[in-house]
Amino acid sequence: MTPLDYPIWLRATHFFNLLLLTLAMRSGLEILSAHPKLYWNDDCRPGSEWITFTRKKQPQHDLELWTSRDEEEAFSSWIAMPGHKNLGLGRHWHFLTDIGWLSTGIVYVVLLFATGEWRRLVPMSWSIVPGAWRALLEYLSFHLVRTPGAYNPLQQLTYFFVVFLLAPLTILTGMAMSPSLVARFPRYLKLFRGRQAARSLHFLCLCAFAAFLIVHVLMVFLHGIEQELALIVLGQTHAPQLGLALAVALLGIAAIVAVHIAGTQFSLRRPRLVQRRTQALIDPLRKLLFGRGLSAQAYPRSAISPYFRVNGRPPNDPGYEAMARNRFQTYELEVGGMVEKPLRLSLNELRALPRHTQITKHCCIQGWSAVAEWGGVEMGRILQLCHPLPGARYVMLYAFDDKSSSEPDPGGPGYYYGSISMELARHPQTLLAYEMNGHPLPIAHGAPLRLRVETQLGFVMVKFIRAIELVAEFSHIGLGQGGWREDHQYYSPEAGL
Ligand SMILES: Nc1nc2c(c(=O)[nH]1)N[C@H]1C(S)=C(S)[C@@H](COP(=O)(O)O)O[C@H]1N2
Ligand SMILES: [Mo]
Repeated sequence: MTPLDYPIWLRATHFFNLLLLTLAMRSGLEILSAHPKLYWNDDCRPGSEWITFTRKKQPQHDLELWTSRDEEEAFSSWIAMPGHKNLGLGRHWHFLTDIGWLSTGIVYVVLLFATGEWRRLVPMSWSIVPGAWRALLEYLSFHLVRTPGAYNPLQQLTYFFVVFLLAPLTILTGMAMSPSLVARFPRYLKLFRGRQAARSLHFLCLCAFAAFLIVHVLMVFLHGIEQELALIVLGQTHAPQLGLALAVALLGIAAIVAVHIAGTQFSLRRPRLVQRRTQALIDPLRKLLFGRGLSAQAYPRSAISPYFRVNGRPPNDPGYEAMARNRFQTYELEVGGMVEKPLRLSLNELRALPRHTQITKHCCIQGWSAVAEWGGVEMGRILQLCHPLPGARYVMLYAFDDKSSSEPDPGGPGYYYGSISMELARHPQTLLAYEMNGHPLPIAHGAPLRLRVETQLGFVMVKFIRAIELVAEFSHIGLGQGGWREDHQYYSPEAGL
């Protein structure tokens, strides 16, 4: 192998890595802005965060009801993609670029080992450590370490760390935030000491990548931009053509900036189109990887969180309030649509059905989590009673809260609703819950009845359920995306990640 050649595949993956990594960083910051606090504990008790990116203060929770949407922060489009409280679109960009970044990484690593280029990256002797230390001291005393034709030990060790440790850690901690994956394999979460630790580590990975990027570019300048550019852009080791290298490099950077700007503008102007296109690309894969497992969660009582955030304010219409005053004695759950036997079930009738309890971790799409015990009747039991018709594919759940009157910042018109597939509806931990932590379901958490689907993100779990309808498709309901948050916040109904 000739030392320090830069084959075209290496230069191409280097370029795509920069493009996709920067997109993943900005969209990742958008996701962070939806709950701009990081914790080492999965209870996310207010005040227990180790770092916050917001100046908002929450009122004492027992004095006044606040919800986790009140904690959201609007990040500027300069740092977040697309910025301005667009969690749904930020997630679409994040997963789209993740897939691209992962594919680039796989191509890179495979070719690295197929071509023998790995020898340049993988340290073969422990002497690299003292070598890297000496190089570090040199740099710290403002001397460059030049090793023509090869990486210096510090450089080699750093690249090795980024490719073989930082990148895998980023991927593994990202996956640990999938409620579906960790519901199926609770021990995976233990590897990282919990979901919030994984989330914190994922953020620290971002910081490490950012630091690497800055130092890397700085080093390129210090070591001689002309030579280095000709190497990484054109692969020229001898007689570098500086003008050409500079032109190609600037073109590449301009292309990256253009993708960032176009993606951001397009997301802000045509959010529905971006939602639909990205979902068409990503959701089949998301369903395959994070859509099928059964929840095996069984936390001990001691894991129950002392405080459980609220998201989604209770309905504030007189009908619901009157019903709440007489403890929902007049409440009736309607079950209809594509069923042989439509049902109307009072709360007492629901309570008379076999009661099931489970202690599980709730994962809000915004980022926080909390553990609680839920008691209620299995959705599968309701399906047995109403006899679904063969064509029924989704269970729609309609709520009592009209978001335009219940949420202070007008999220959008209409009543909250959501959907789950028949497959999810039949999972053993899919409950219609009327109890939380051994007490009747509190109003803020969805009285009289709420859904629990323990492999999905929180927004799927409709609270204040008024009616259930079995349907073959949902394109005619609401704005046609499968739920209120899908309609108005551009979330994907595929909520296992
Ligand atoms: N009816 C209704 N159900 C809803 C919501 C809502 O706004 N209205 N918010 C959802 C979201 S985003 C989450 S995270 C959970 C929060 O449940 P909690 O308030 O019990 O924490 O409820 C979900 N169900
Ligand atoms: Mo949520």
